[in-house]
Amino acid sequence: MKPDGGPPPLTLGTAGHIDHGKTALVGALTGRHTDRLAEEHQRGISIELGYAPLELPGGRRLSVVDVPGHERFVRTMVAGASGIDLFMLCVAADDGVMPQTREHAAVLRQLGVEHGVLAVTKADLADPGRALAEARELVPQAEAVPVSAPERRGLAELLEALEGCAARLPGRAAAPGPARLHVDRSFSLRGIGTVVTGTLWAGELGAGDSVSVLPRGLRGRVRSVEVHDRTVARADAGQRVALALSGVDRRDVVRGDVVCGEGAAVAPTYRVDAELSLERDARPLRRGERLHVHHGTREAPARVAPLEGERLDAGARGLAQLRLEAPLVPLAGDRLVLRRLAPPATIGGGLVVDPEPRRHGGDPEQVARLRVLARGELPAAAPAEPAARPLPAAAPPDPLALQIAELLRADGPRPRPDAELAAAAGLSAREAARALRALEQAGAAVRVARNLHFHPEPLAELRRRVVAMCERDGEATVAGVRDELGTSRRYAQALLEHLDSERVTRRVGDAHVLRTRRSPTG
Ligand SMILES: Nc1nc2c(ncn2[C@@H]2O[C@H](COP(=O)(O)OP(=O)(O)OP(=O)(O)O)[C@@H](O)[C@H]2O)c(=O)[nH]1
Ligand SMILES: [Mg+2]
Repeated sequence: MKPDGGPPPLTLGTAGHIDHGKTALVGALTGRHTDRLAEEHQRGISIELGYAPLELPGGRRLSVVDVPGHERFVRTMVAGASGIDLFMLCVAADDGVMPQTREHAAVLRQLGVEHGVLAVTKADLADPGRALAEARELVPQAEAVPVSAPERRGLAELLEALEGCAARLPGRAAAPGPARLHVDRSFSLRGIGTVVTGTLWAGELGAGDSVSVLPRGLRGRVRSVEVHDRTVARADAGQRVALALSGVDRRDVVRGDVVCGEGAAVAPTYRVDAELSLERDARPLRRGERLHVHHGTREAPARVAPLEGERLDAGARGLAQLRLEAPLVPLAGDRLVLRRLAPPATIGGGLVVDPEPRRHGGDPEQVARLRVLARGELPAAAPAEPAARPLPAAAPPDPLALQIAELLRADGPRPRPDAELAAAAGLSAREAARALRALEQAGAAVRVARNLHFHPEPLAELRRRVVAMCERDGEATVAGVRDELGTSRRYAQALLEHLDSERVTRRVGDAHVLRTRRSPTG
């Protein structure tokens, strides 16, 4: 319940295959056409997330997120669904259950969105019986209502079903702790500046609050807060909000970023220990397999290291460490969605058990520790713990240095040059240089070239990959490293020169070879 005693704020998300009438139905229910882009109108499909407020007959208001059904936009659907409390799964009477009907249902299941309503759309075109029976198997607990958007048939029954479902949900208003908002849109408004929108997952935010934008660690301040197009003093957990931010450039905040209030315990991470669960029809997940991990409105490629055996079978659960190629910003207890890259498919999901583990394997103590954490038996796993998580263990507590460390860590394998670091942290060149020296001494930054520093973790990963290249090919060249790591020539060159100076490699003509070359058979 909200402090004023009203019902908790809830967000309804659409789901379903392309062309199955999601946007038309949202339009018929809310009076708002949520496809805004010219390309959406030309192609007659949704591409981006759409938003509208929905007034229920009893006067309660829901926020609606309308998602695209096209198979190429499932990642957008996952971002939209990550903030919802209940679903409206749309299945066309004349088409029945199709691939993205199943895939969206799997995403909802993995996100833990269990409640919602099944709308059998286009009931004016075909008998809804078959589609209804097929879809029931996917969401057996959902009330089903046949509807026709153009004929406005079934809308009253649908609203009643939604109202009944909403009445049974607790919402996120009970989520205490520091504020965090997963950004799903960012834009700039004339006279207002940078605006971000998203669902407030926890805590509350109001005008004047200091915030940080992760993973880059930018600092800003909330200028104003809007809920349903109206300015409010403060917004609560569970509300869809628009925040006007000062001190943050529009180009520096994008979908996937996390806006956190003071004292938030979240931090960007390149490793996550999670309890994974694979969908029943998924291929087994093997050690080292590369996949996409979705969290909040963000996603990152990762390799999976199962901790209980060599693989995870279809329909099974198991602990694994996800080694991420780009940072995520999760807390223990958050949900993840796992997608295979080629061919793309949602194969499962997970529950974050340790959002910042060290690199480890499946030794029995680790597994036992994670099992305890997964059951929520240790206070360390409580997501509402307001204490800030420590940054690199040896880093000095100087807040300016910590801010730089955070930026470096967030930039991963392509850190911005020192001058840009200084600008982003609001420091002079001299202050930034001092902070960087302190971080180097504490082992929280590594100088790789003149005016270029790396966070030690992504640097270690790059080093590992270059060493692997040398072991495979006998040598590494600037062009080869650039192509293999998908980086620029400048970074590739800086990295190789750094490895030469570290005596990992040595230069031979245009190539670099390992100093202690292991024999290919050993
Ligand atoms: N006859 C009939 N046509 C419908 C109905 N609902 C939607 N349509 C039509 O079906 C087409 C697709 O509808 P949309 O609402 O755009 O479908 P969608 O599920 O939002 O599609 P994507 O967002 O691209 O996944 C449009 O031409 C609609 O006018 C319905 O109940 N009856
Ligand atoms: Mg649509």
